[in-house]
Amino acid sequence: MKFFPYSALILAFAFAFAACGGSEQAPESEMEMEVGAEETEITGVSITIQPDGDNMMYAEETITVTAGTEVTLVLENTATAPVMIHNIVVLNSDSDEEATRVGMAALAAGEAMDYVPEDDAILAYTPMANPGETVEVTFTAPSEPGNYRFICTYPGHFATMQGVLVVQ
Ligand SMILES: [Cu+2]
Repeated sequence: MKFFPYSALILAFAFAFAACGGSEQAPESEMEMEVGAEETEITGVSITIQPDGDNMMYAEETITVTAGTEVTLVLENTATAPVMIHNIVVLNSDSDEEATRVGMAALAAGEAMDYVPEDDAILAYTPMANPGETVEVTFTAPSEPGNYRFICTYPGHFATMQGVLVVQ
């Protein structure tokens, strides 16, 4: 107990000294906190789409992605009927006119073209998938947020087999 007042005095001095030096060190520690932040790497996203059984429809009719990211669309053709051959053709708008034009042009393109016409409206497309097959396509999502139609261009399918890629 005899030493207590003396020790307290030393502590008080030490504290005052640390406080003085501390003001000079403060910026350094603040800088350390900023390093390492905002270093998130942009990675691609994979989305799997299936048909709705043996119907000429996709089971997933709305899919959402982030603008400008790498997107892999996987079409898992789980249909069992032999005529249920499908693909995914992504268009650069959500207009009925464009979907119809591309769908009709696919008929003219025929089997030799895998039922995919040459058309500027097409952003990306998978090959045709027979029942039981899985196909995919990787592309960069539009940088412009909005709705982008996707359709199946197998003959007779596009009228009902459609979906929307929502870009946010
Ligand atoms: Cu189809």
